[in-house]
Amino acid sequence: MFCYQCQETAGCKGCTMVGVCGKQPDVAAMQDLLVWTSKGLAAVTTALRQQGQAVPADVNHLLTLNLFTTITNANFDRADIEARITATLDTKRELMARLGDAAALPEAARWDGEGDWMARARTVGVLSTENEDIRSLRELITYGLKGLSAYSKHANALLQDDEEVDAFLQRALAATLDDSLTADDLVALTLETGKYGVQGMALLDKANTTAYGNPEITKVNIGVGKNPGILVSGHDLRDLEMLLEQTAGTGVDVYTHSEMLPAHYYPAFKKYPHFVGNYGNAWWKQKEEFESFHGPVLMTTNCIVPPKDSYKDRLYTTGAAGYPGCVHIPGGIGEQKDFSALIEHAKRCAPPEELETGEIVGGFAHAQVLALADKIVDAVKSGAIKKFVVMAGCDGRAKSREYYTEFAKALPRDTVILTAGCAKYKYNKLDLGDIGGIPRVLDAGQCNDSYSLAVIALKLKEVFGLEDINDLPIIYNIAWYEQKAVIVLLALLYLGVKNIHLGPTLPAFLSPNVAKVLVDNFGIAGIGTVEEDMKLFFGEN
Ligand code: FSO
Ligand code: SF4
Repeated sequence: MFCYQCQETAGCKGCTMVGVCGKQPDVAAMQDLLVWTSKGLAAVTTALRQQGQAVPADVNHLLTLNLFTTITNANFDRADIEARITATLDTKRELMARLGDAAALPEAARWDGEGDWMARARTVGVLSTENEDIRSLRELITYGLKGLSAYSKHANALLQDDEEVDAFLQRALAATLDDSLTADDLVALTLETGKYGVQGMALLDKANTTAYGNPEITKVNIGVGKNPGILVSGHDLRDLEMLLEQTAGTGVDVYTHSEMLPAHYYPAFKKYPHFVGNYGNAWWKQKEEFESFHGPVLMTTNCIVPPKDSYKDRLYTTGAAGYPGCVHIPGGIGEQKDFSALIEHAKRCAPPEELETGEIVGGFAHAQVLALADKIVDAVKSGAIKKFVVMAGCDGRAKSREYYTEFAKALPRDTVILTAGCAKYKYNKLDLGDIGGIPRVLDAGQCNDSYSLAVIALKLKEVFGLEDINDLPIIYNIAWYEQKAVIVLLALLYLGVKNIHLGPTLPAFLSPNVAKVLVDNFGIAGIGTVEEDMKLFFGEN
């Protein structure tokens, strides 16, 4: 196996024996084959569109779910991945018949499942592209598209589609098979991926706010109640909604974990009295926290840590997520899922063990921040707020990520942190205070709500009458882990944001030349020590 798609890749180079995430070599091989087969199908759909033929929405959905399935720690179930390959081949066969002459299509499009899959998988993985710069750009684009697929899938679940995003996604996927494209072509395609990243996140923002209202300032309980509970993790708000409806009046409470925390900020979810609070921290703490929760856990997406036997029978998956031996709750777009197995299971469980008490505050997505705009602009004009620091992104296991806690603590008191994604757990329980009533940590929501941070930045640029988004008093110090952070990064680059600091380490999939392009054109940099970075950002004082 060879996988280097996430920040935790072995030795900052690549996982070759087994994934640091727990992915086994046979699963890695089938994921490589699923990505390749999906690229083949994307070449077919792109050719169909070029002929003026329409591509059915369910084919778009199949492709986004395929890519989502291969995101870091989403799906460890080989049988599930193989079934997706089979479904992709079936769809491809049908569409090929509509296309006519297939001779000009790449091999990935013409492959019909023949031969030994494991042997085939070995020839189509990351290392099958020999030139390291082309490989780096192809993977950068592919990972961005995986992130975009995840966000599209969540929007699709709320019955929102954007054919332009799907058509681009498939054209770009197919382009990663095209040997005639130069490094310059692929750099241009990378930026275009960022453009559609913005469009995809805007789609999801519209889907979420149309369905559930605009996030608003909310205090979220981090303690526990006395009833047994179900813990919901991942990002899919539609799954949460269905679960909340089905648990109402059953005596079973519902809690969020990790990236599901921001669900509490939406008005529509406040009407459920049994939606008690958020339990625990970021995804990587799940081994301890799922254990002490005592009740069933629903993983609606990544990030799954291979479960301990002590709670494996309580771990359920749905959507793109999967784990061998754990029950998967089926249901496609627009379908009602049946969570009764979890509800009955919860009734047999003890209530969650209390980890902490108190509240955390969030809900600062674009509408809420813009409602406070006057106050914020005044604080900037008076000098009460000197700088905003975007610390969005992901949390992870690496000890080096303690940097972000220390960085948040060391920030001057006239700075405000803008955050989104699970990175916030590194500092959202510190008491960082407020500036004239504006909390010093403004949490917009999930990682896709980084879109809100971009909307806020663009609004501030307008209010202050600036020409360039980079003239705002905003520092970008982003933590990344998996491929959704890649699409967020590409989206920010597309919006013209420069000098983004990315940590705790730069992606292993950036070759030295590709890294140089990002450094030279966008001022991308890594992180130093907290002391060094304080000096860098704020000078000697
Ligand atoms: Fe975190 Fe995991 Fe949201 Fe990611 S829970 S790491 S970038 O899935 O998607 O921030
Ligand atoms: Fe390794 Fe990350 Fe790939 Fe898992 S997803 S195999 S940890 S690089």
